[in-house]
Amino acid sequence: MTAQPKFIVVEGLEGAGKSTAIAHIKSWLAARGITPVCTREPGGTPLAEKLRDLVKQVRDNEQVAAETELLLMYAARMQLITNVIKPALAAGHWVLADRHDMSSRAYQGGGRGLSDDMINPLRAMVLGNLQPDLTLYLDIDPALGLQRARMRGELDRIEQEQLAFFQRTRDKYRQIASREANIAVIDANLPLAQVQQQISAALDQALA
Ligand code: Z5A
Repeated sequence: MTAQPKFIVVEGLEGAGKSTAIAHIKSWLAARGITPVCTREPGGTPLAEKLRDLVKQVRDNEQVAAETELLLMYAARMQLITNVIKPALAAGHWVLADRHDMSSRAYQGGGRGLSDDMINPLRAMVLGNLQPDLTLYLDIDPALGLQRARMRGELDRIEQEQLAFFQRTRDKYRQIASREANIAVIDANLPLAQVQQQISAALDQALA
């Protein structure tokens, strides 16, 4: 296993199994003597967690503009990158992220329909030259993902969107995954054991 610390990201629609996948990846890393710094987005610093609450809260009397949602996501990401991700990598720690930049491109770009011309300048400012070494994109039929996620109970503001919103989000995820490097597509519609097998294979191929 290389000594160079890696930045691994897990992406996908709600209910795709990201939390479950992260537990599996942690075990894979632990078997190789690595304990990663774990993050979630939006969130992961005191201010970013407050932004997370704001963005997820259901608002009865105020429409949240798609652009506002986008800016809140990147504000939270800036805090996390500056205060957690970059210092961790610089100190030689691996970073394992529950969502990152691909979420904004898929949800705000695909789901909300915001253009690349609007999103790309924010990406340039916030990410600089930071890029994941590996993104595991858990691809799931939105209806199945929502069914799994909704078994948990109350829905936040974004989870209350219609199926078509999640379909657009998935389409954008798949488009990005088909065009860009270092993204492994995992079929998350399958039973857990098969999903975990695909994840281990992707980790073996990219990192071992
Ligand atoms: N968001 C955004 O719009 N833009 C951005 O830039 C960012 C985020 C960063 C964050 O929500 C919200 O913010 C999210 C996108 C938006 N909104 N929506 N809607 P979050 O962090 O609170 O939640 P989430 O990221 O959507 O995760 P989740 O709902 O907790 O899902 P998950 O972690 O992917 O799934 P899970 O908890 O691992 O699994 C769900 C259930 O399915 C659970 O009972 C598992 O035991 C079960 N499961 C998992 N895998 C399987 C398989 N293979 N078979 C059967 N059952 C399974």
